Amino acid sequence: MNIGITCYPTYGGSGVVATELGIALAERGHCVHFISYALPMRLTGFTDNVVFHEVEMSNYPLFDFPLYTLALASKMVETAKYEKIDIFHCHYAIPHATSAFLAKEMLGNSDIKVITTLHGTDITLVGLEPSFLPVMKFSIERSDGVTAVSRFLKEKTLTNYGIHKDIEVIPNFVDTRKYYRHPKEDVRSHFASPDEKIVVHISNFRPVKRVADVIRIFDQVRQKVPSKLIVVGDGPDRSQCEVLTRELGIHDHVRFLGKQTDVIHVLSTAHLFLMPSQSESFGLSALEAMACGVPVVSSSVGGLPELQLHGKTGFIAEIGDIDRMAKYSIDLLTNPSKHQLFSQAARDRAVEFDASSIVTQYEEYYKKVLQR
Ligand code: GMT
Repeated sequence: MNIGITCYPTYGGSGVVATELGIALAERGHCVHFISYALPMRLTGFTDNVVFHEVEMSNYPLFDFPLYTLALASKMVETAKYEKIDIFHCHYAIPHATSAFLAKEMLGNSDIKVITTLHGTDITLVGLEPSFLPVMKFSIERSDGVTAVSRFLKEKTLTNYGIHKDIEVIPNFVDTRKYYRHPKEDVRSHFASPDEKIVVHISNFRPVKRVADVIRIFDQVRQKVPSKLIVVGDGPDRSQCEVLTRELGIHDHVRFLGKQTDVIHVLSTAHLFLMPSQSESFGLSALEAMACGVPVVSSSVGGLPELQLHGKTGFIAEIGDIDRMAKYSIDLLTNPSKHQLFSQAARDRAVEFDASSIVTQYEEYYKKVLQR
């Protein structure tokens, strides 16, 4: 198949899923064309069967706001014509599904199919804004196929938008051949002394991630367990979180690494992963941590309970219940045999979401939609 994939090229989970899916499909012999405004972050090096098409934006002074939706639609048309695209697969509905709809209309009576994968905030946050809601509903309804990364997100889409449409749940995935625990002593010793535990959080520091809760949980953990916190990523709440570590007097025990392209070595040193999010349709970074044998303490929101098994792969608490999350964390970090069991269970659970089977689910879905 010739597949055009559109995603945000930045550090979000939807871009990661889109890129890893594209690479895996290319390895299976499909021709994959990434169409976006910049090279996706995880698309590094040369990959056979993968081509990147950059959406060019003009800067006419009349346009106070960049017209990306239109420029993307034009690039989709161009790519479809020259590369004989069978499917446009859009990751994150806004505005990609709308551009794909426009492109398909412009292509006239072509057999091209549009598949939209819903990832989370496109449905639970941004899409609900009155200025986007009607166009979101329309673009989802007019997609030839729609997938959601969790049952939670499927239900939210159907109820929040009043959509009557088949939505296929295809969960996020991880390549467990790449993501497994292989700690490097120099990385570990760089962050912590041999007697210290390592707690990790990875996110885009948006308010929805509640990174301040991570800092406060760690503050309680640190009082009972010699430990260090490593925080990966960047975004709007980062500086106030750095300030918080100073106010709490724990800044020497917290390392903010900023954006990182490869998190496997950091995760391989971790004893615990924290995800106290306000909303999380799936929690891809928790899955990547679990693949590296790291138990997760998280909130009970969205699709997280579909991934993480309370009392087995980690623990789940109510949003904002910092005390409980700290208690669970201390319990795991001070009980080596329990930690060992949880670590193995986390890895086993992650293997259930291995790329090999989930990529096949996407391939099968493509075939089904192409027959419509
Ligand atoms: O978490 C984010 O804010 C980024 C966002 C994205 O679209 O890039 O992540 C969403 O998609 C991920 C991949 O499917 C999911 O694992 C995340 O749970 C989801 N984030 C939220 O729902 C907040």
